[in-house]
Amino acid sequence: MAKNEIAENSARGRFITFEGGEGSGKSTQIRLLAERLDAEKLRVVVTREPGGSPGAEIIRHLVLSGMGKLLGPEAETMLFAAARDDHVQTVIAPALAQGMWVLCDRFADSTRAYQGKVGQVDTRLLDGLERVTIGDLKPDLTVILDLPVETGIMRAAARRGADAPDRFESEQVDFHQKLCDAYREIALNEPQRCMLIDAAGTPEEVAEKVWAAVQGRLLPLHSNEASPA
Ligand code: T5A
Repeated sequence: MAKNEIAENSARGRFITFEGGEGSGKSTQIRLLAERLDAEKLRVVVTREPGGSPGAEIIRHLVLSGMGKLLGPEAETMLFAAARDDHVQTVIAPALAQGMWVLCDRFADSTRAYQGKVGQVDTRLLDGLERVTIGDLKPDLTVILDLPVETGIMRAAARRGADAPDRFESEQVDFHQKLCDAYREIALNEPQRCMLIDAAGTPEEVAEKVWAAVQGRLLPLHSNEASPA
């Protein structure tokens, strides 16, 4: 089934993306949400970007090593898009077509925020790449985890331990603040799709807010579909 057909198919699964700055707790919250959806007997696929498919994982290695940066902002953006194209075609679209719930750690908003708002890559290039890579297959819900920049950097550094920071973790505080502002703007511009969530509490406190968003926006719809006639 083509991507746009899957997007319009009401029996398809649900597509939830998680966005936010470095160390904002996306992986942690995806794990907790997956457990709750699992308890609801829903079939869940957890995936991430860049990466998530064998082809895209190769590109992940390239961009996070800093190689992509050497090629310039536009080429680096196209690398993220190439990874997304493979990921959507081979993992996300097939899972949604089979009725699964796809939880994705970062997606197109990361390109909008990192490469677009912060990296100043032309919006027309981003629009064109999105048309090709995702078409109408937009997330049903995007959870944007909002955290003071310093807290995010501290959390990411604590988790990394003695390992070297990656290409984006090594950027300055100003970069991360711009990123945070970019995500707030995305949430403001697309309130139907996006939910900005304060990520400063404990993992469990944040998970309650995420669960409220999922229940409020997606689960009633699912329950209606699943209930017997
Ligand atoms: N990128 C990606 C682009 O530039 N363009 C794109 O189009 C795409 C898709 C990917 C990088 O690529 C860039 C953005 C990124 O820089 P990555 O390695 O996948 O990099 O890392 P990130 O997505 O940035 O995610 P992180 O791994 O840094 O952090 P998470 O997943 O947000 O946070 P998490 O859950 O791992 O938590 C971090 C630490 O904090 C603790 C956790 O236990 C962990 O130790 N923690 C908490 N501590 C206290 N309270 C809480 N509520 C906590 N929640 C988690």
